[in-house]
Amino acid sequence: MNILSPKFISIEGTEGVGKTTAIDGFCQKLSSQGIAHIRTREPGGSKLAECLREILLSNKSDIDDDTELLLMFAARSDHVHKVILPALADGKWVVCDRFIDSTVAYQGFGRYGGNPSKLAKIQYLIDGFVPRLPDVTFWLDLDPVIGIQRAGKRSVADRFESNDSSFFYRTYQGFIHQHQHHAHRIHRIHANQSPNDIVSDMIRHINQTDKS
Ligand code: T5A
Repeated sequence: MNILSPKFISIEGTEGVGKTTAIDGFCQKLSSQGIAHIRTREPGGSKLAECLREILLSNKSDIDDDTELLLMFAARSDHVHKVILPALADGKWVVCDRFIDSTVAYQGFGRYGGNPSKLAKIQYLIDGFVPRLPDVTFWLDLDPVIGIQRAGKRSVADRFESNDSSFFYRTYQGFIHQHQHHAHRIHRIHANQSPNDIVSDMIRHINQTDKS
């Protein structure tokens, strides 16, 4: 991996696909190669955005769909300006658990059912308020029901995990949509393989991108 060019990398997918596990392994590889990096997540990653995350994920919160969308972007704006851009300017790689593709998938498809005028509004927010897109996005592709089962083994369901399976199938369609429209940025990885194989796939892809 080219240590001299700091990269902004996001990891995406439906619930429980193994993002955290893959990021653990990937960041270990970066550390072993002496690549300075930060690991962060959305919603969250900065002080304000972590407060918004708590509200967004809490089952006690009563939030309508438009407000949810705008809170995601408020959290993102703070995170990008306070954490992501400074780290990249400092020569560090940024590894981010979820970013804009989650918004298109969860809000655009999960909540709004892929309504074209709503998708256009989300794109307007991305164009207007997200000054830097990831260089590479890894989409961990897994049947959403398997992911929910994996995630469900661990904890109490949060406000997103409490949705029914039709919500997650719509969300999954959102990731397919993003992959089709941004194939140059989004690399699809089969998430039904071992965590080690997933990390190897990520590194192979970055090395290939560096050569091209
Ligand atoms: N959201 C987020 C939006 O709606 N809009 C947005 O714009 C953004 C940014 C955030 C929530 O916010 C929503 C989406 C989310 O609902 P989160 O914590 O980031 O929540 O998302 P989750 O997907 O819920 O995170 P999880 O921690 O539950 O899942 P991960 O990180 O994908 O999975 P992980 O690594 O914790 O693994 C889950 C289980 O599977 C096992 C692990 O050991 C673990 O038990 N596992 C594997 N098993 C078999 N094979 C593998 N390869 C495995 N990898 C992991």
